[in-house]
Amino acid sequence: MNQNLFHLLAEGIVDPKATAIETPDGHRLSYADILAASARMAHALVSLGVVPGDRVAAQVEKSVPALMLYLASLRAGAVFLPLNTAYTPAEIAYFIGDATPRLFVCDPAAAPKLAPVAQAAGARLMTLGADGSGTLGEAAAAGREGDFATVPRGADDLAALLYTSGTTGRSKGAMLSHGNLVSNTRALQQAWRFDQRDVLIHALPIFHTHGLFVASNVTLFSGASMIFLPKFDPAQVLGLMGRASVLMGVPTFYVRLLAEPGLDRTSTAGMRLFVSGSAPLLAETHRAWQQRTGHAILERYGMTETNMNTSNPYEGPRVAGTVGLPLPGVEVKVTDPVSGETLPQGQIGMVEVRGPNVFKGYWQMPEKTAAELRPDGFFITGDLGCFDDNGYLQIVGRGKDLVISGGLNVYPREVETEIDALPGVVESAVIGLSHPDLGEAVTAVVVPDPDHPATESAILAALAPRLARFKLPKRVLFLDELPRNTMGKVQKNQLRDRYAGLYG
Ligand code: MLC
Ligand code: AMP
Repeated sequence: MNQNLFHLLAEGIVDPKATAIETPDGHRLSYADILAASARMAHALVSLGVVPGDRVAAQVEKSVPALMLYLASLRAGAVFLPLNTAYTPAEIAYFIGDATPRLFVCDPAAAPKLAPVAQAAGARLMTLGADGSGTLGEAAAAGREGDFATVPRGADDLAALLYTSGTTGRSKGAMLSHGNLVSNTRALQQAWRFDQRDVLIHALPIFHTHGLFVASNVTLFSGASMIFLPKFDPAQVLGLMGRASVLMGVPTFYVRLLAEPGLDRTSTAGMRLFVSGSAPLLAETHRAWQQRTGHAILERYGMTETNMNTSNPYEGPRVAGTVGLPLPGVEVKVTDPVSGETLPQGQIGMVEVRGPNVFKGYWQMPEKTAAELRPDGFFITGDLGCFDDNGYLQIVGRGKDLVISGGLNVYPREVETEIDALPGVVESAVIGLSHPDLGEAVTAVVVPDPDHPATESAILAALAPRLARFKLPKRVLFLDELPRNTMGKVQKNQLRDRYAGLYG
């Protein structure tokens, strides 16, 4: 049987005339329109030489054509590789050099600076604008009409490659199969009671798991519709709540919505579900939201490698500060980080996950795959957690040296490497500090060269062309030396304590 995600999605369409996507400018696409538009795009991909198993990489603005490119890649049996629009050409060069896609699709305006990057990776450069313009948009519009026979795929065949940064060294491409994505979509549909009456406010980017898979796949598999916004704007999202039923967001969405005076029981009365994930939701935000709106935010926990693992219940208590219970079909255990033995309930340890949601390994990195994915199928998440008396999982910290800023991951090592290479810097330590809006803010602590000390503005200016903006430190602080333990390891805890109140 064809296990291609798109095939299963198409097979489940009950009402082809029903709205699947609407945009703020009043544009509306039915499910039949999606079948036709993705077919045209899939024909264009095939005419450009894409064959099953080829990677199709895209750094494009969030738009309906961009979503069609994702669906068309699935239909053509290709492996979709979405890239954050904030990545610089230097960052893109690594991803497409590693993934060697057949096509690299970028925004028409970015083509001049990305053409050499595509050429170096041996990828054909195509362009796609948010309005469907560009060489790929034109090829789709001018090419074959009519249906496209979605390429048969098995459950283990790859559907997508999503890069996650590594604690040390290079970013790793997480290989996600059709079976991974379909099983998780179905688990979430069931857990969150999605059906064709739902209207999702889609304000997340579509280059990560949350916006691309959780939000888009769940909506389309349910025959529901989504209001597809180019980015998150709290006033606009609040204004749409009157005709929507679900919002999915990172904690920063909820913090910013709470700052809107119009957020109250009346403005949220038509909504049935608010989902939060990708970073810890403060219990304080959960409580403030419930007080203002009467709704308990449903917090869930996932990651790129595993899709979604646990969720607070739809019916039953949604407990602030917890990420709920394992999703149907997903096994979660808490283990001793050293021995790997399962720990008794209540003890803090490493969260490990197994199930049809867990990825196939890291692209061309068998050693890294073997280090994180056990032979029995459990994935070592790098998150520290424990189960409470009711079986709810709490994430209490991260074993991995990771900062999550506004729901986006930043690996300190990557930023430190760039800073350490700058003139006037002896060494640096990058930490995450508590931030009222972003959850955590990337912060650099730098030991300056006493003879020619670097300044904060010079460091930030030098980093800007090298790193995506969300990775840039919000502040650069200076110290004569970094605190170290007897082994010589930098004591980041001490730095975090010392600067704890920096952002209020
Ligand atoms: C933007 N900026 C950020 C930032 N986003 N800085 C730090 N952290 C971020 N997340 C920068 C901008 O480049 C700009 O820099 C400045 O901050 C102000 O921008 P802004 O207008 O406040 O940003 P905005 O566009 O509003 O974006 C904030 C945001 C966005 C929180 C809405 O980052 C967002 O949509 N985040 C969601 C990320 C996401 O989808 N994560 C899911 C990963 S999947 P300057 O210098 O130009 O002023 C995953 C698995 C799972 O984790 O479980 O879901
Ligand atoms: P990513 O690598 O971008 O997929 O990020 C996944 C990481 O985000 C996880 O390993 C967790 O550390 C974190 N995360 C996701 N959801 C939650 C949550 N609800 N609470 C705490 N951390 C979360």
